[in-house]
Amino acid sequence: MAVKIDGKAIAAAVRAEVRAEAEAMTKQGNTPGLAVILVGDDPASRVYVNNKKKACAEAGIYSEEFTLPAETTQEELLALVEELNNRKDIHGILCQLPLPKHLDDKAVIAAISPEKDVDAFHAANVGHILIGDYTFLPCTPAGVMELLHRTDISVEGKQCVVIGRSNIVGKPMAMLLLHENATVTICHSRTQNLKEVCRGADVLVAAVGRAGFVTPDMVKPGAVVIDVGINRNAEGKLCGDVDPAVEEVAGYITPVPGGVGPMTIAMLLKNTITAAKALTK
Ligand code: L34
Repeated sequence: MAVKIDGKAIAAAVRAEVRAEAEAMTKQGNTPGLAVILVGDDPASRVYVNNKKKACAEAGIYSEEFTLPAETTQEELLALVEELNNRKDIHGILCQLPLPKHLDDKAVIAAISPEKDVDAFHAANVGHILIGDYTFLPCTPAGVMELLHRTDISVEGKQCVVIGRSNIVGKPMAMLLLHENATVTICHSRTQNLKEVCRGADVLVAAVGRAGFVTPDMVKPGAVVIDVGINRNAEGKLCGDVDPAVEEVAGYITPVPGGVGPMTIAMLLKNTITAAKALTK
């Protein structure tokens, strides 16, 4: 049976460290501030944004939510981003994705000041990450690395397979593993012999967005399996990309909920501290 990597507990440890830093900054009159923009009424986004606000409050980070109706225009959204770029008390800006279909997420990301881009989605920050010279890392991949570090799992020289090639998770995830000297393979919907490739992985990261996609026959016995999926099944229950039966084969596994999700939020808080430090220097 696989060892469960307790993302909730590890996230709590990270948040406690963040809180100490936020308190020290507040004493100096520099309370870190995060703006969270939520457009429309996607129920999953609502839950994640609420979790982020709660985590900020507990960590002593000032947070302000901007809830905009689904009919918001691109111009209105960009005007808000511009206003937040100019606010001295706001050090991080996050626009929760996905946006309603009529809005252009690329343009919104490009409008966020790279210094306040605590998601690290802006092309300037992505470029910094690629060359290994960065201030922020995107929260979900950074959270996965933190889970590995705090579980004493080294990826150096290991075969790491990432399933999924999104700009938000798959691509930066592969890069962070590479920075730590892993041998990295990125798989996607066109990959041939997916099962065999996955079975070669010492560390398998699933970021597909399909419940139960990774089955036991795709996993090398003893492998580390990281489940980035956050899917809802027919009953509305949260489930990952990894079939629960994989527990019988893997050496380590992250649960959903309570694995990568809480780490995403913990790393957002960390990035907000980093942004605030850089901007108030
Ligand atoms: N801009 N958009 C932007 N930045 C992000 O970093 C995100 N992401 C993803 C979606 N859109 C984004 C998130 O915040 C995914 N994500 C996220 C955040 C938190 C949780 C899951 C995904 C989370 O709190 N997960 C809990 C369970 C929550 C529930 O009950 O539904 C968990 O234990 O996994």
